[in-house]
Amino acid sequence: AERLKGKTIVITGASSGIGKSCALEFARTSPEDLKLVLTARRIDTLKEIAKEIEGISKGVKVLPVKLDVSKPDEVNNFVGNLPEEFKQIDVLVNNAGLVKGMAQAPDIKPEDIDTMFSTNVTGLINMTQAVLPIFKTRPDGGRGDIINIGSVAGREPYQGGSIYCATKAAVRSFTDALRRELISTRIRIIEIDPGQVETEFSIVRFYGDKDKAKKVYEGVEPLTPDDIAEVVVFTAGRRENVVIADTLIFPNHQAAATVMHRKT
Ligand code: NDP
Ligand code: 8X3
Repeated sequence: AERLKGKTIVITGASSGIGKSCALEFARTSPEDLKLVLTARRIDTLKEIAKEIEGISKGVKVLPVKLDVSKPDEVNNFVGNLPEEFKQIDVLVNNAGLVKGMAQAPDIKPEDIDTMFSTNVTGLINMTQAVLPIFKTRPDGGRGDIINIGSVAGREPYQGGSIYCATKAAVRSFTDALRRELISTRIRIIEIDPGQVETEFSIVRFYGDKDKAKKVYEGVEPLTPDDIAEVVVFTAGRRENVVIADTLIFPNHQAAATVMHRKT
């Protein structure tokens, strides 16, 4: 908690699931003095979450910002438009991401391919490039944390997930290259790869079909978004010389992307 004191944290995709849980967990861990910038497309939801957090933790200042990471112009204007007291970003959690459908080539919808790549890959890269110049103004080549939410899907491609898996493999490759490129700085590049987590993820995958989404979690006990948020906040709260570069987090019934034990 002491190490996060006074920090400014930016979270993408903070309106739901893992991103929302990260916002709440940062506030719980460092309730006296923290600035949270919560971004997503659903601004009304972000405003409700902001109120919820400010109600619990009086010392946390929350700024909800409408931001579609798949729109390069919005990302490019984001940092410049931040109010002065939120400009000195210390931690960026690149969490916004999604999967659309289970289709296999050659039947994958071009718009779904575009949505997944422009959000999960280009969006994450653009956010990183927008924030790094701030980190680089600090001593010893720069300071700050980039925490990228990858996936087990980036390590193990599976049928019906070719595009999503490719986007998360791209995140992994970009993240590893970035850590090497920034080796002469004190900037920490962190990747966290969850397995199965129950959020709105499957509802979005099945285009809003909640019954189909529910079936994904039948007979298994998925992780909760809070489980991942605890790890995100833990990595950000380590001593500055400690880089938790890479983690893979499964629920107990899962051993690989498609290896699950289901109770029947
Ligand atoms: P949710 O669907 O619950 O949350 C996704 C978040 O991303 C929402 O807040 C959504 O906000 C935001 N988002 C989507 N598109 C955009 C966009 N273009 N611009 C800005 N924000 C966007 O899913 P999760 O919490 O599960 O997903 C979070 C991350 O975790 C993703 O990167 C996902 O790939 C990853 N992940 C999830 C796993 C799981 O099993 N759930 C496992 C491994 C990784 P809004 O709609 O308001 O814009
Ligand atoms: C989400 C995990 O394997 O359901 O990233 O695609 S998976």
